[in-house]
Amino acid sequence: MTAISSNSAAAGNATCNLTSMETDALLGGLNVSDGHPRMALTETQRDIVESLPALFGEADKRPFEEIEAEAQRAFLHGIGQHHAPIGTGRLVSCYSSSVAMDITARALAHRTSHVALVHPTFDNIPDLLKGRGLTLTPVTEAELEQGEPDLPEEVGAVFVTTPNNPTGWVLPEDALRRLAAYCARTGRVLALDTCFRAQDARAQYDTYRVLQDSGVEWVVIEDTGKLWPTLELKAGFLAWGENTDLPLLEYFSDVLLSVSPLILLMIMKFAQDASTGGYTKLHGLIQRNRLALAEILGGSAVELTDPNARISVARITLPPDGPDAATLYDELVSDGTHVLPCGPFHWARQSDGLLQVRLALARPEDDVVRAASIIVNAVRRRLEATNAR
Ligand code: EGV
Repeated sequence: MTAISSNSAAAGNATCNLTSMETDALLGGLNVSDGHPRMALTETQRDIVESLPALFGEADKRPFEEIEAEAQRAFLHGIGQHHAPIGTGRLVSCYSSSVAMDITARALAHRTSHVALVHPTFDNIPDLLKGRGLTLTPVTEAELEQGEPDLPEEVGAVFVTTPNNPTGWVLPEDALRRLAAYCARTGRVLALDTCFRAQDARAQYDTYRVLQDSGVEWVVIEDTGKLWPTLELKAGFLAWGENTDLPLLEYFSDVLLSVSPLILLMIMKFAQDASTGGYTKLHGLIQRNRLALAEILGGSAVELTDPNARISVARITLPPDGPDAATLYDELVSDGTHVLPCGPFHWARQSDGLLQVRLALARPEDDVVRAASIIVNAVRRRLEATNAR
């Protein structure tokens, strides 16, 4: 296997973000690095791909607004979001959810200088917020779940990733209700990144109804990019409330006129397929891969960190007397296997992720099994070498 990398000594290099490691993993070798789906298409998904030339003709003929609303309805209603603001002018489609995130960051910076952000989370979220000049305060999942986080006065918005990446933690409905009431009462904007929610039924209560009922100023970012192996053909959706006083539509229009109606039609077809058996298959694959990973770790010194998670990535915890995550990452990369060290997810305190590594599960089962075995063997070799001394 060829080992290609420009990213050695990951944790020691401050300019090395998670996405740059994911980019290295695209060059070759065994890739359980990024959270994008890379398993095979199902039969019915392949039928949709084969219908793309016909969809092109349809996208060319029909009004954009109609296609967009249909795609948003198929996707969002399929994951329980019946009160999403479809057709109101407060739900726009973006090339990716990170584009929606950057628009949100810019709009939040128009309003406040400080944002409270869940800790840990994927590092491009703090990076995009900081990139728009915002100062961040870390908040733990437990504090958010309790509903009334103790925040400095200057914090003008709370940003939560739910389900969270990489932990799989989900903000429960009653906790969202408390948190929304708290933000409404204290005049703070509540922003939710729900990019992984289609993978976890526990995150599919109607978020929009809770937010609307609370009176809070809110923003929600949705994503179709974590579900289906569509070669980065996807969209992010950016929604906000009737009384949300942020220049979101203005900043959206600075970035784009619209996404492609062809991609929206394709998303509509994938969402329909998902609702009629596709999600069952997807959740089954992720569950089987998580179980296969747990089975290979069983009896070793490495443990599944979040056995209850349902999202398409899994953390594993390394033993304290073996290699740390950055060392293991480097060793695996030099052998052509790509995972992610979890330090950078802990954006305010990297050392919290020192002994955790993340594996992608939206993969063929064989990829997960091979990566898990390679990790178990690498850790065992190190432990044996240490004990022999
Ligand atoms: C994951 C990468 C960026 C992101 C990967 C991801 N995108 N940086 N804009 O999609 O968990 O691997 O979310």
